Amino acid sequence: MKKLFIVSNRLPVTVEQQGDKVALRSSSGGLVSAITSYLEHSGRGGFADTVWLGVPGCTEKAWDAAVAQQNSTAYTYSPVFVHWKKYEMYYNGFSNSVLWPLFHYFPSYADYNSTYFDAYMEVNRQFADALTGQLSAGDVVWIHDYHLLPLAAMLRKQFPGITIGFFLHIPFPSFELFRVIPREWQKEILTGMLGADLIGFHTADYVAHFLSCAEHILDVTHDGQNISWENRQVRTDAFPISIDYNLFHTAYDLPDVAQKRAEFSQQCGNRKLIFSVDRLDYTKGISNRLKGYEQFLKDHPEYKGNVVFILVIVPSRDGIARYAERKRMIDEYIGSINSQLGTISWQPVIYQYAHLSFAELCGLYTACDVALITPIRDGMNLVSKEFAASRKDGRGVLVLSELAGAAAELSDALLINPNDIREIANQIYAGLTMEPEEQRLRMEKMQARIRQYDVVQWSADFFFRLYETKHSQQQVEVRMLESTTRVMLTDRYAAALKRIILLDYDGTLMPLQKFPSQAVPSDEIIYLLEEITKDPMNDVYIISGRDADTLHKWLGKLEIGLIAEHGARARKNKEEWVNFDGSDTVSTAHIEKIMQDYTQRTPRSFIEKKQFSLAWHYRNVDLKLGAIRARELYGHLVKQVSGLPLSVLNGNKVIEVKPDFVNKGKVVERLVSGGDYDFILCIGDDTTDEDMFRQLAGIEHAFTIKVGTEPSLAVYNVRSTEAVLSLLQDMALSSARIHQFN
Ligand code: GDG
Repeated sequence: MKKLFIVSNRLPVTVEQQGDKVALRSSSGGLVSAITSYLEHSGRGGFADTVWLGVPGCTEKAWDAAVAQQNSTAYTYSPVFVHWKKYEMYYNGFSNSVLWPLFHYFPSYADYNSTYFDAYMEVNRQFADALTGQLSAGDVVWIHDYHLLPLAAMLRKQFPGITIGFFLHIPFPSFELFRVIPREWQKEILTGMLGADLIGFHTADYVAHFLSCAEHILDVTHDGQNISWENRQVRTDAFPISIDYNLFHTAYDLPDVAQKRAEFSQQCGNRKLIFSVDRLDYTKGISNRLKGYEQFLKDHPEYKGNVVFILVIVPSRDGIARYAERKRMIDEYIGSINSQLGTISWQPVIYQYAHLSFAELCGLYTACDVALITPIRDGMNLVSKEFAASRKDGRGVLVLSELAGAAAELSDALLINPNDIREIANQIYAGLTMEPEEQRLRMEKMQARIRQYDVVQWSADFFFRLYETKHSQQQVEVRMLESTTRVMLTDRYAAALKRIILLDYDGTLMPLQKFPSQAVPSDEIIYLLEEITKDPMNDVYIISGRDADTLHKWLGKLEIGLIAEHGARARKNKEEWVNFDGSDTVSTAHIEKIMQDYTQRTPRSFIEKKQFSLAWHYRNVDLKLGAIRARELYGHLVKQVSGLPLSVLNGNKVIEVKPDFVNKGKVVERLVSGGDYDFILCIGDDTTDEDMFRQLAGIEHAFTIKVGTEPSLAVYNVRSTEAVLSLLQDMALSSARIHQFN
């Protein structure tokens, strides 16, 4: 039975030393509660076992001793022991001094040290080795976060069919930012993530950034969600992580929470209470938050002595100099606010640099008037969701940074820009003076969202999409024409008595060129086509979107059929060209005008004018601009041709308008029905070639091949035009052999 492997940097347990005894203590992070609740609600997810793999944060000896004393554990833990020096460079180094600042838009804080990167790759390999020893083919692996970006690809190499999900808990930055790191790192990160079947992010913006990076750096294509990568469709999607709603909502009535709430309220007296809690981190916007509070007190002196800000900072990453420095700055700033604005009987900021118990945390969530959450960048921010969920009383106001992922869902918070100090000050005031009824209405809306999509829903959603992705991958599986199938194909070719060979031209026989006029056939192509047409059992057709004149100029001397403009014009072995009935009755003059307009607005795009059709090419245009203009033009043209016998094709870097009564599928239908063929070979690379593949689908003696690794209706895929020529070469040789013996 299959197993589930959860992989995260740290195991969700710590080894605690009590005197000379050691024991395992489970941590209570958001991820653990997500996985635990999901497994509880889904009959263990159908898994025989759940193995959690990560670094234990202790020595092997301490781990063994602690495990030996434990009767049972929530998960099967699989510790990865990393040498501390290596771990330091992987964790404090690459993960937290390169990826963390960069992905949170602090590129100047990043330390582009190549030894960090080497250690990062090495530790990821160590994780991969630890996993491969335990994995079986049907298992499911769920990898978490930025510490393990290259891991999925490492696993995929060894287990090509395995199901892998990856989730990133921090933002994914825009291409302009991502490109600042060395190209090798960019590639390892992106290709590493693409080893997964499903890549999850918190928000749609992060998804878009990842897709744009993959498009620019790896030159892959996507449809806004799926990327074709190494014969697989990899899906990307947004899964805004959530919290255990019930845990926080019901906490309100827990006796120890109620007691803490009473204590904090009593401590504040009649004063209003503002609260915030975060790990110590420059991304959390703690300095700006304090500036905003200070500004608020200056703008509203009536609140001096009547408000208290409880600021809790949880120690984090103190091994990194920048964090220690940040702590010093915050300490000093709080000191200055308290000394300058405070009095003997009133301290404006009450500051704690330590972890809170759950009861204290919920006590503060439910006692405060305003929760002030101002990160400069935050992947999601769970504190904001926990605060909203905990307010069973319907009171309290959330002031939230619009640069936290949570802002996309919690639009009923008072949103602020964390760099706008005056706005923070104004919203503190708005929060403290908000009518109870408005507080209740806003809270209810936020609670409804969090309740609906809680952490169980989040994990269930992720697993559902992961299995769905795997299933659809299997349906449109890219089947590469391997050597064994290729032998079978050439055997069938040799055994056939009447064959038809249908070939697209650009991208199939000739690689795509910068300009269409440059795609003159090579000597090798001419030679192979000549050789194949020498065999009297073969009918060969080039079926292209090209105009008749070009095909005639390049291939007119050969004994082959030429089909131009997707079937609008045809010529059988050196006979006259014939137009498809009615092709010439359609005018495209108004289409040309529109295309000219787009050509002027889109540097390096150009129009290819054919007898009955027009193509607007954007293969040389800047990637982003090309995609935008193509979408725009496509939409524009679709409206223009409505009611006319024309259709708009969205091809490979080309938008084409052609008579709608011709397409390559119809051509193939006509050609194949005109002969008694017992071997049909059809090869193409573009979306317009899918019509041919569709036409031939299900015919036992038809072999359809797509050039490229994108999924297709064709039965097989080959990687490049070279593979096509090599296949034609085999056929030519086979023909030569047959006729030599006859
Ligand atoms: C990363 C991303 C993303 C904090 N202090 C105490 C305490 N906490 C708990 C909170 C909350 C969690 O820690 C903090 O989560 P956040 O989401 O706010 O922030 P990060 O730690 O930076 O988390 C973030 C998250 O991953 C999940 O994907 O949302 O964007 O940066 O649960 O309650 N808990 C207790 N005492 C504390 O003093 N008990």
